[in-house]
Amino acid sequence: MVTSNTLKTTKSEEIFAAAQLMMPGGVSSPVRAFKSVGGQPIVFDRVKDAYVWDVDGNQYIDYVGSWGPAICGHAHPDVIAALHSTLEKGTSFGAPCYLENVLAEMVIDAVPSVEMVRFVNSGTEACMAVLRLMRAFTGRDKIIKFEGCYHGHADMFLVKAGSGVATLGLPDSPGVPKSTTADTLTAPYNDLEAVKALFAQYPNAISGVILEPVVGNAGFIVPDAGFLEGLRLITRENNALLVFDEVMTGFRISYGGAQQKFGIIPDLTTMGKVIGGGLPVGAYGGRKDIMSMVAPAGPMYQAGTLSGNPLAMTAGIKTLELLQRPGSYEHLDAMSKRLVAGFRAAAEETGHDFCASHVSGMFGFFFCAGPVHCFEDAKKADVAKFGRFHRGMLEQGIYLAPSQFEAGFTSLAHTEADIDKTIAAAKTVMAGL
Ligand code: HOZ
Repeated sequence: MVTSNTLKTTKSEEIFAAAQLMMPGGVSSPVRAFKSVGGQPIVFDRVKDAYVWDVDGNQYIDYVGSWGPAICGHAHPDVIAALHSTLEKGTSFGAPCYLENVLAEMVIDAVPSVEMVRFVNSGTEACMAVLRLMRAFTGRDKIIKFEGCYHGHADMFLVKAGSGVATLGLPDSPGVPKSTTADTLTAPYNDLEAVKALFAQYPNAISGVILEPVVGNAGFIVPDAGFLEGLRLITRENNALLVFDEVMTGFRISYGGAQQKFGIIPDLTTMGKVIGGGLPVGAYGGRKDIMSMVAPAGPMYQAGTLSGNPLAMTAGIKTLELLQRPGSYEHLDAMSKRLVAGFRAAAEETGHDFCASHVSGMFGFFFCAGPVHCFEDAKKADVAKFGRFHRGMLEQGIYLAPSQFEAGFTSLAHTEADIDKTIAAAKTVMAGL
């Protein structure tokens, strides 16, 4: 239970108890249920800047940021004002809308690999579509994904997947026919030799490689030096496509995403989270010759009633405009750096094996000596200790992702005072673990 001497959560408990009778696990997405960290989730009432409030009136410093979209801070006044004005014109068009052009141009200008883009409604949808496109363009069915990487919940990707699948320790999901995943090949993250071996084993049969260029769904794992370059080389040598799933890293690791940060240009890119500014959006884009296969320009079918929704486009446009302001990425980096350094110092002082890292506004930590290069390493961390730490932090007013296998996020709204309060809380909690 979340309940402690310091935190009153009566209303959260009541609401969650009722929710469990009506919705599987009481939630609309599994990780939210706190299953792997123990206790019950708090039920949110409102969010603003770097803070969330629960229905019992408790305030928390938030490092989840709605799982990534809240990069400018929650409910930024400029985003809210823009939404109000678009709202007056209606909520859904199901027809071409000028705002799509504006956001498309911003994405094309920012993300090096993107020459054309298609908007969808979630990261899952973007990854489903990109997989169809990889196959349509190459005429090959097999793909390579990495253990612990998560590309949404479509059947073909639920093989050794991260995020909620890893959080709950689920085997590959029932309901996914073996035939659907027969063409999904997996390799350990950061292991170029394993990728080479798969291309050697299945010559001319692999359409491409898809990955999170910086992993956020197996905990936070960064690519080793040369890994992304190696994948670019191997895919080219085998006439296969390289696809970056930048649903988490897009516009977060840098304005042009991980591909800009690391200087490796994939053929196709999926996006979500930040480009929707807190409304449901996904997108996929890339080389014009490949994107021209998408209907109605080409024969590969993909569609959506709410795709390009004016409200979602508005929130995305405004969010990207805010991110373009000078100093945005320096601030994100400074906040994450300060937090990670403080956590490390707290762990050292209190005698815990601990490793932590960050890139820009994305960070992660494990209760193990590290370093963590792949999902197998991540699984060796002390997950039970993470759970106790998570609960302790919640009681101190700090909201962290309720899973060892999710990244954390800082925002433009976090201040040094927020970070220092979080570090002080971490020291107190770690001392009692
Ligand atoms: N797949 C999301 C995190 N990687 C979780 C989304 C949610 O539960 O809201």
